[in-house]
Amino acid sequence: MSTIIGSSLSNLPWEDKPKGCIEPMWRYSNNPVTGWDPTPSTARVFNSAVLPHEGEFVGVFRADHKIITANLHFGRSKDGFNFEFDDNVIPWVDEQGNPAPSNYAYDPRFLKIDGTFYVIWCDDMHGPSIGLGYTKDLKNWIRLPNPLMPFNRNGVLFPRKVNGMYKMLSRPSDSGHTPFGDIFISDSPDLRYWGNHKWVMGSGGKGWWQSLKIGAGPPPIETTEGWLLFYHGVVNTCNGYVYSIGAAILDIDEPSRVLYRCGNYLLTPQRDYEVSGFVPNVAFPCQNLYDAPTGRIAIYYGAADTYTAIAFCHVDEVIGYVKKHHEEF
Ligand code: BMA
Repeated sequence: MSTIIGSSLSNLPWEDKPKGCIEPMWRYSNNPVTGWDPTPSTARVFNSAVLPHEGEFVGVFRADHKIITANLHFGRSKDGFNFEFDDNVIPWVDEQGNPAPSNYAYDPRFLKIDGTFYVIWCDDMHGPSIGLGYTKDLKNWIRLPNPLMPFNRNGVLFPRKVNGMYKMLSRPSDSGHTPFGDIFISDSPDLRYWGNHKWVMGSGGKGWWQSLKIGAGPPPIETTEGWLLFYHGVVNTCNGYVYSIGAAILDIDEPSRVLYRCGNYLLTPQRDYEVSGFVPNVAFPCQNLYDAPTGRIAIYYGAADTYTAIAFCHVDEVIGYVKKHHEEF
């Protein structure tokens, strides 16, 4: 039996681990996969999410426009590495079909549940909050009510119901660059009414990389060991915030329970495209794709609020590493 409980993706964007690499996560050698000014109206595409679709790939991308405001754009790729983006913002409508644009929108997560594509992002609801919408055909984009009150960010849906309930991770925040932040979980029977809020895990630990705040990354991956969650952790330095990628394993039936949490980061800004850009020193994961039979995982992350980059890992190696470096918080 494979460790990941999920489907196969034989055309997963992938590159084997380079010889001599001892880390559990390694970068795509042609990173970054997006550059400056990707479309006429946009300056940077990063913190974005890609899904397989009909043998190719589609995605919802955070693009900062040439007025330095973020919004969401649809994009396509044949191979998961090279993308084409719509220059227009995703045309959200409300459930009555009226235009329902966001003043700003960023950090989308994108997933398919029971045949419907869902997008969850940071939205403007009199300040940063969680936005949620869906599309069945990648043409008509329908917004649902904002799931939680402001201020909140890093909303992440689980890829299936757990005990009959949809589950969402989120990170309550303030209206600015939030110098705190823990991950919470909420339930909903219908993606409309959310409750049963529980604390999952907080910033802190022995290491400093996640001492200031943390936020869920891509949708958790179902495995035989629990939900594998990649997340970002932030340290405040005298030169500003530094965002790294970490991992934890949550109980499969009660995902508010953390089974293992890695005391080491898995990836921290090191390369030029991670340490230099619009906001230096940011590695911000928003999506993972996997091929369940082989356990290969590709992670899309934003680099320096400027580029989209890809990293790879193998589920068994990453779970082994998380367990080996498990830390009680
Ligand atoms: C966070 C979010 C992310 C961004 C990060 C670093 O608060 O706004 O979109 O990547 O800051 O600037």
